[in-house]
Formats: sequence, structure tokens, C-alpha cells
Amino acid sequence: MSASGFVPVVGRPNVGKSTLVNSLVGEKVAITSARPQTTRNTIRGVLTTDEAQLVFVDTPGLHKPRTTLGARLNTLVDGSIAEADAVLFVLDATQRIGPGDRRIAERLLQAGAPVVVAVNKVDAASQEQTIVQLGEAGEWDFDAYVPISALKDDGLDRVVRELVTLLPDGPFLFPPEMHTDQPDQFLAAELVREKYLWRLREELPHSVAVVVGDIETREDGVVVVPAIVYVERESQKGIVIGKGGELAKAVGSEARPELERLFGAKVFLDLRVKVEKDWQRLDHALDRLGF
Ligand SMILES: Nc1nc2c(ncn2[C@@H]2O[C@H](COP(=O)(O)OP(=O)(O)OP(=O)(O)O)[C@@H](O)[C@H]2O)c(=O)[nH]1
Ligand SMILES: [Mg+2]
Repeated sequence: MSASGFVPVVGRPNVGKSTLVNSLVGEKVAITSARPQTTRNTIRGVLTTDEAQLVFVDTPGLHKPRTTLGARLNTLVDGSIAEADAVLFVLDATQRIGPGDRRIAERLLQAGAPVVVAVNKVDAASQEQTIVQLGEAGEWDFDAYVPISALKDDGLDRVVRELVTLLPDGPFLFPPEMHTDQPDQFLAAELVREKYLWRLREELPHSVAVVVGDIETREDGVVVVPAIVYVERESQKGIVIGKGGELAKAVGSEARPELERLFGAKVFLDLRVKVEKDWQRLDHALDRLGF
């Protein structure tokens, strides 16, 4: 008999959820960045072992919403918690537990699914920081506590072992060779957005959304990826394009190798920038952009 189930990965923004899902699955299924609120969708990453299949659901960081987008993202996370067979709750060892973490812990206690707590970034924390955090989080009395480094792939075996003991018996939900169920169009758009996240400053990263249209293979075998980069204001357009198109070019050349790996072919990235006024705050714009 095998165990299987859905395991949402939840926590505050920037604690390392997406990095962790990528390390667990052994493939880049989710983009990551040093900016909080990188993830904007629930992203499934599948890990199949001899005895179990874990369907991790990377989620947007739970936060106090300031925009309609933020509110929608929190609702999305609540939905994944409601469907969880077990939850992986991620904390950042380099920062003290705060009200944001406590609110999430309370939600999880109410939801009632089993919870494994991963105290992440121990590679960057002092031993004392890690111990203090394990002690404080221990008061919630969840099912297991594991200090880890998602970046250095440290402690992840134990996370998997603990989760497997909590999952119900059941058949595999996905073919064992499958790592994610995301369409190529979405993955491609995320890769482009990731490069912008690393390069833009202050609030601008939040203003960027990327939508990829129909992907086609030309007769010469080159895959054409048409990407539209949406910003919120006319004044942001110039920044995203850069002087003489410099930033768009840099983003393009950083994204291209990853796109080529994704499609297994040469890629032509056709990048265009458009303004969708205040899209983060407007329901109809969010609908159109696929949130
Ligand atoms: N030192 C260290 N840094 C880490 C570790 N895991 C993640 N990070 C860094 O933390 C930052 C945030 O990582 P993400 O994986 O994007 O975090 P997230 O929780 O998915 O963030 P949101 O999607 O915004 O909620 C990035 O700069 C990562 O490189 C770790 O184990 N050690
Ligand atoms: Mg993320």
C-alpha cells in the first residue's frame, strides 16, 4: 500500500517556501526571489518515492493584504489549507517568530490537518537562533519540527519522512515521472517575471505581471514565446524597458537559457510591455490577467 496526498507549503512571505518546494521536488517548478510576495499562484510540485507520493502545493506568502490581489492570494492559501492532507509550515530561523507567523499557526490549529513545521535558513542563522525558534514554535504542539536549509538541501529527508507518516494510504495521484502540472505558458511567464523581480527595485516588482500568449514552433525549429509584461502606470513602462531597451534585453538573455531548457529547443522571446492601469487593485484587471 502506498501513501499519497496534498501538502500545502505555507508561511509568511520570503521564508523560503518556493526554494523548499524546488529542493524537495528536485526541479525548478516555482520561481524564487529575495523580494517578499514573489509567488502569486498555487503551484503543485510532485515528489514520488518508493512508498509515497507527496503533492506539494507552493502558496503565496500569507500577509496583511494591501491590494485586491493580496486579498485574493490569501483566499487562495486558505483554500489549499482546507484541502490539505498534511501541511508544511515554514518559518525563517533568522527572524524571530512574529504576529504573522502566529496568525498562520492559529489558522492551522483551527483547520485541524496534521502539520510539520520546517525551521528554514538554519545555514544563515546562529545555533542559538535556531534553538530559540524551535522552542517558541514548539508551544503550538504541531506533529513534528525539523530544522532545515532549503538552499543547502539540509534536513529535507527528514521533512519527507515525517510527512509520509502523516499522509493517508492511497494511490498515486500523478504519473511518477511528473514534477509539476503547470502549463508551459505559465512556467514561461513566471521565468520572465523572476528575472524582473531580481532586477527591479522597491515597489516596482509588485507592479509587474507577465502573460505569455500562444507558443509556436517556427519551421526552423525555433520556439517563439510571446510575452507581454504588464505594468500599472505609463511612467513604469520606461523603467521596465530600460535605456535603449537595456533592461528588457538583459531580462531576455537571462530568461532565454531557462526557457530553452524548458522547451528543449532554441527560443525566441518576443517581449512587449503594456500598461494595465492599477491592475493589482481592480477586479476586472485581475480576472483578465488570470488571477
Ligand atoms: N540562506 C538561506 N536563504 C534561503 C533559504 N531558503 C530560501 N532562501 C532565500 O530566501 C529568499 C526567499 O525565498 P523564496 O523561496 O522566494 O521565499 P517564499 O517563501 O517562496 O517567498 P514568497 O513567494 O514571496 O512568499 C530567497 O532570496 C532565497 O534564496 C535557505 O535555506 N537559506
Ligand atoms: Mg514563493
